[in-house]
Parts: sequence; structure tokens; C-alpha cells
Amino acid sequence: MILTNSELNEVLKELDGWKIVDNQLSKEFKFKGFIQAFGFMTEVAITAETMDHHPEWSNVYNRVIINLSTHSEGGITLLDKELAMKIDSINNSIQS
Ligand code: H2B
Repeated sequence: MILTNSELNEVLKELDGWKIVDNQLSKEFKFKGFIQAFGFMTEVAITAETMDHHPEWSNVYNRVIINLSTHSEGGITLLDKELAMKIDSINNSIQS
């Protein structure tokens, strides 16, 4: 189910650095270089596949921009929040 505006605001408080852009949860990640960025994308890809929930994203060298929404629902759902949290924990394990 698509989150209401007030539910979305609660979700944004619980997430680190995610914002709403064009009705999607969005965040930009920056890495030391391309290999680190691509390694991050590989881990995210494996997690996304296990959830059957996939990001829209782009990568240029050391930057990865991720946009999350639930296509079948036409908006942001708790699945997107769940994937966002997993993406952050993958990112934290790479950056630290
Ligand atoms: N990912 C996202 N972000 N939203 C979806 O609605 C979605 C998906 N649907 N991954 C899944 C795959 C669907 O297309 C397949 C057929 O299960």
C-alpha cells in the first residue's frame, strides 16, 4: 500500500539522508572510486533480487544515485523503506 504523506514523513525521519524526489525515495552515494561504487551496486543487486524489489539507479564513476518506488503500486511503500535501510547498511559496511 502506498504510504500517506504523514507516513512518509515518519519514514524520512527514520532513514538517513533519503529524500523524496519525483515521488521516489532518493539518495546519492559517493565512494572512493569506481570499483567501490560497483562493489556496492553488486551487493545491492543481490539484496534487491532476494526481495524481488529493484532500484532505479545510475552510476557515474564513484557516484551512485538510487531512486526507490514500488512500480506495481505507483508510489512509495514500506518495501522501499525496507530496501533503503538495507542499502544504508551495505553502504555503512563498505565505507567504514
Ligand atoms: N521492483 C520495484 N521497485 N517495484 C515493483 O513493483 C517490482 C520490482 N515488481 N521488482 C517486481 C520486480 C515485478 O516486476 C516482478 C514481475 O515480480
